[in-house]
Amino acid sequence: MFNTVAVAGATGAVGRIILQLLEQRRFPAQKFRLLASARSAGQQIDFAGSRITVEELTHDCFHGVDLVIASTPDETAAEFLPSAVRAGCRVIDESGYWRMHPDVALVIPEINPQAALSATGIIASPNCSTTQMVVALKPLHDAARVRRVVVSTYQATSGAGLQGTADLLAGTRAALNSTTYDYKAFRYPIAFNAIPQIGSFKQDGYTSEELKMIFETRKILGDDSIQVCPTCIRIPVSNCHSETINVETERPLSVAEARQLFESFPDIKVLDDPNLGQYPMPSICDGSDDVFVGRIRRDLSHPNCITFWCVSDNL
Ligand code: 2RA
Repeated sequence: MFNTVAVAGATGAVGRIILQLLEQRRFPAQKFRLLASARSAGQQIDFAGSRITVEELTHDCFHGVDLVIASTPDETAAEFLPSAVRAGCRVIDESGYWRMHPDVALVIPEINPQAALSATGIIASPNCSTTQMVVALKPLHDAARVRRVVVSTYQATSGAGLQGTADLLAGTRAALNSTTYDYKAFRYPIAFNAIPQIGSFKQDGYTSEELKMIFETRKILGDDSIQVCPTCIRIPVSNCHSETINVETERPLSVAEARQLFESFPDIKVLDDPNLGQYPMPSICDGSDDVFVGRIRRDLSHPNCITFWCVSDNL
């Protein structure tokens, strides 16, 4: 039982889901504090039968807190989370800022929980598009060693926060009404469109989102030899990221073996009966904690590759 748990970024898209899950799972803590930027401080949020006033996130706000769960922009995490560590808090961070830091544990509980147990500072949670892919890769990697992955993502607007979802709805309405809408979260209209840029462009023509898929995958699986070729696309779906994943393994895997490996792994659900038109889609995966896999098939162009479709609730 924790004495005090603080949720930083409590008013954001992921912060709201964190609160829902803490409430649903009756997370064992005596007291919850909700922290956010000065702009959101003073808001009142109903949580577990009481009304809590949101406090401003400051360097001095962590006194007496045992656990901080943070989902803030990167620059906020960079600035404030070291103060939480110094104040003696355990810190779980959803932002991208600390993930690749050598002293930070990058953890998916189903895959490397031991890294969290031995962490002395921040425990980081991976990027959402990486998380679902790595959960799907883990059983294949354990059985046949993953050498190379080619992945294309179809990412929901909720990945860009509450403003992303607001943009999708308002932009779609505007397009249907032939009026204009000034997008805030996206560089181009997302309504009736697909945008091949998530994050900013970095080295070799890859975006920051794509580089996360390369480097975070290696850190979580503890294998720097895994090659990943990602392309990340924003599509006009409100929630749940989808991915086509092509995996080359050291030992060839049959489709039957891959299916069995997926089915035996905690938190993967196989939905794969093409004859019945059964496969994962955002509309049926929304709100679930599971990673859904379907369309599992041989890559006809390569004996060591299988290919599949993967959908998960990114929030
Ligand atoms: C996105 N994966 O979908 C990012 C959020 N971390 O934009």
